[in-house]
Amino acid sequence: MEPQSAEGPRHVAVIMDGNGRWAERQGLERTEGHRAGVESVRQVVRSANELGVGWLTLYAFSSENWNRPKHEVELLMSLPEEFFEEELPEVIERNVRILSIGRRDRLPPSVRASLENAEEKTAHNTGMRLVFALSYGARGEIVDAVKRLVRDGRVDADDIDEKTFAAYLDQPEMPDVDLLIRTGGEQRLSNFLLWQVAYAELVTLDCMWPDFRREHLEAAMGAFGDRERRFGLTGAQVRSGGGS
Ligand code: V0D
Repeated sequence: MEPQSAEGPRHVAVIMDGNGRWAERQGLERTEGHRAGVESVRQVVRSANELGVGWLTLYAFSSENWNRPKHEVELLMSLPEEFFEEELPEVIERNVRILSIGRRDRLPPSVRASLENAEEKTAHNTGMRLVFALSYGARGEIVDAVKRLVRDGRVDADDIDEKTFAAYLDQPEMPDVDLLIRTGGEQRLSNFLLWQVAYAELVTLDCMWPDFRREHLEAAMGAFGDRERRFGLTGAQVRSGGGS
């Protein structure tokens, strides 16, 4: 595995938007855009791994996407299985670990099974974490975290801080997002990772997801390295490496 560069983003998250519009523009069914989008997923996974990204989170299906036409939802739900049939051997070989966030209890049994199989087969991998957000909504994740925390029964309200709270989110080990990329031209968060993006750099691209390639990822990562991240500090504080 390539070493992670000092300034590169540790956690890159992507809202993969624009598949339907990409297809409609060429007179194709929206579902053809989703199929084409799977190739971009393959490419971004490979590229992110080679570029030394530690965590890659992909927003594939929101908790609101269930309202799409039935045939579109059915096609979308066939994609995880198709993806792993082709990609799991390479994912395993490249030491990538598959994880997921979202309401997996709402997924069809077949999707759940292929996801759980991939998680199991990669559970001991130590390289890039590849997280699929499926039937995911950030407010739902936060509400679920509160439920787990309360049910836990051991936590004194006065002891809850940001760190202890974050341990109840869907993936307790997930670091804050450094770089959030949205394709498809919209400039919205759409209920994706609200807690984790508090200090993220945002890069929105006019490029539709099926056209997204390594060059787009590299350009977005380059833009990340160039901008100074302040975490609420002044420029001088950032440069001196301190907060006070
Ligand atoms: C359509 C663009 C990979 C976004 C990419 C069920 C929308 C193609 C997966 C995938 C989708 C999900 C989980 C997993 C492995 C692969 C995927 C969906 C949609 C929604 F464990 N692409 N992809 N899942 N699209």
